[in-house]
Parts: sequence; C-alpha cells; structure tokens
Amino acid sequence: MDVTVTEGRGASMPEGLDLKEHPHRRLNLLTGEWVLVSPHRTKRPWQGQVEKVVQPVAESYDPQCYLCPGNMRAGGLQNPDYTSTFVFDNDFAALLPQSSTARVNEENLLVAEGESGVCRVICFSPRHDLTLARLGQPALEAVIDMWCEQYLELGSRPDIGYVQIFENRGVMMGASNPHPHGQIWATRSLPNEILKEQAAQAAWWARRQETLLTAYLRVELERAERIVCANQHFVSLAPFWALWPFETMVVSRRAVGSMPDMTAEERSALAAILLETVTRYDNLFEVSFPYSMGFHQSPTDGQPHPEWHFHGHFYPPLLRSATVRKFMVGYEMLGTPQRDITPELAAARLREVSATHYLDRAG
Ligand code: H2U
Ligand code: ZN
Repeated sequence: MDVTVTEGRGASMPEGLDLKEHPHRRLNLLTGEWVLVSPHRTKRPWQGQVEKVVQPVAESYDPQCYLCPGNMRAGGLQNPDYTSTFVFDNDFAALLPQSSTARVNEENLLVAEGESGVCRVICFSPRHDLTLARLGQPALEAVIDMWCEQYLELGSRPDIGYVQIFENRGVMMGASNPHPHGQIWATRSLPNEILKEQAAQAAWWARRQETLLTAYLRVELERAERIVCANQHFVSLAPFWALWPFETMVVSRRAVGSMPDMTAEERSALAAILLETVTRYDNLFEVSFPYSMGFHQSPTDGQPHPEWHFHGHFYPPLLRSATVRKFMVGYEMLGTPQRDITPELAAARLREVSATHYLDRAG
C-alpha cells in the first residue's frame, strides 16, 4: 500500500495530503485495517461524561482484597503468604481445559466450535498499593520471569495454540481490583487479533525474509517523530496507525518471537522500557493511568513462526485529561475507528513528560 506524504502545511487539497492537518486514513500494517485520523478536530468542545481521577491506593495491605497474601478469594480458596509473584487458576475462568472441541455447522449458516483453554490470574506483587509503574525494576523482572514460565508451561501443552498475557489497569478499563495483577488466557485456537497479525507478518516474511516489525522499526527510528522512548533492546512508540489517543507499542529491536527467546539482558531491558512507558503515562495527567496492555508473541501451535516479532500493545482510553476518555462508539462501531490527536502529537506529549514518576519527584 503506497501512502503519499506531503510534508509541511503549504499543500492544498486535493493535490497534497498533510497528515498534520487533513482528514485521512492510515493503514494498520499488523491487522490490515484502517483508522480514520481527523487532526483538525481536536478543538471540539466536550460536555459529555467526566471520569473520576484515580490516584494510586494508599494501603500496602487490604483485608478485603481477594488478591492480597493470606486473604480468602471470592472462589473460597485462600491465597498463600506470597512474597513475590503469585499465579492461580482463575476462579471464574472463561475457558475450561476439558471442553469439547466439536464443530457445529448447520447449512453453513450456524457455525460454532467448542473452545478449550486455561485462564489464570497473576499477582505482580504482594503489595496492594503498587502499580506496574511503581513496582521498580527488580520486581518487574520477577514478573517477566513469571510471564516466561507461564508462556512455556501453557504453550508446551498440545491443547494450547496461543498464550495471551494481558493486564487491565484501572476501573475505567474494567479492572476489578487495584491490587497489581494481570491475566493469562491460553486457548486452543488463535484469537482474532493474532490471526490478523499472523497473516500480515507471514505475508511480509514470505516476500522479504525479514520480519514486518524489523522493517517498520527501521523506518520509525529514522523518522523519530513517533518514538516515545528507547533503550538498547526495545523501542516504545506511538504506532503510525494508533487508534487510541495515547496508544503505544513496545517492540524488540531483535526479531525474537517470544519472551523466553530473549536473553537475560533483553528481559531486563524489557522491564526497563515497560517501566518507562507506564511512568510517562502516569506523568501525563499525574494520575494512575488506566490501560489495557498485553503481549503478542509467537503462537504455540507447533508450527514454526519465523515471521513473528515480539511486541506489546498499550491501549489507554484517556483522551485530553484525566477525566475525559475516548469512546469507541457510533461510526467507530459501525464504520471505522477514528482518532483526533495525531500519533505524532501523542508521542511528543509522552516524550515531553519526565521519565521520573511524579510521586518520586520532590516538591
Ligand atoms: P480483572 O481485574 O482484569 O478483571 O481480573 C481479575 C480476575 O480475577 C477476574 O477474571 C478473577 C476474576 O474472574 N478472580 C478470581 O479468580 N478469584 C477471586 O477471588 C476474584 C477474582
Ligand atoms: Zn490486595
């Protein structure tokens, strides 16, 4: 897909397209889907819903929390007195390992398939009051080690084709509890997003013997305008096709398929880039920044996946302040997702804020 870009403001439509000014659509290379960008629209007034400002919780232990060490869970089981990370099978799992995998097909009109899988909950820390942004490097490295173990354990099972690791952060994203935790859903079949990314990456690889994200990262590093932060092994950037206002993607510089394929140094650099990304998020509006995040890694379906390039997605809902969020409704449900603020502006905002957490700054 060729996109002609005209730099600067001078160009008048329809001959030139100024991505800073003119309505346009951008192609998501990973999914093959378009996103509508309306940069001229950022000044529209807002009289809609105002969200509550969420600050990190104060207590390091909450006797009512079902994730704190030693506490009773809603499912009736008691948590151990864990001191680092803690993983357990979700008491209200959306998937069950023993489900039938039979197919139903009535006249090619009513098509269904049994789905089996495993759902787990991961506590990142025994401390109730910490978020990913407040964990610190050693604790986050322990979380990464645990993500690796889970990916290997679940992924090695013949009935698991994909291991999705993710975190919902904040009430705005539907997180049920402020205690720092994430989830794993491991399924027999490949989830929708993975199928799309799989097809795009495989097509690119077949033609070029280079991963799609290796090529994409090269262009982004040359242009620099969408880079949020970077270290020796990872880059955090606002993707050209970002859909959420402050969406970012964390991409490994080396084309590794999954976390366990990373060297110890790379894993430690992954912890550092994740910490910096979420710290910059918190600093944007000086609140505990809500998001859904997760990692896209090689499927564990027993096939070779040279095309897969590890990356993480952060999808935060906040738009212009701590209290105004983006809704994916109307045209976005019925037509195409749309954004106002450009990814270039969002990346600049995230670069401008400090890499030191606002709660750690004196004064
Ligand atoms: P979220 O905050 O992202 O919703 O994750 C919490 C998960 O924890 C949720 O899937 C599970 C819920 O089913 N859970 C338990 O397994 N046991 C409990 O005691 C409460 C919540
Ligand atoms: Zn707790």
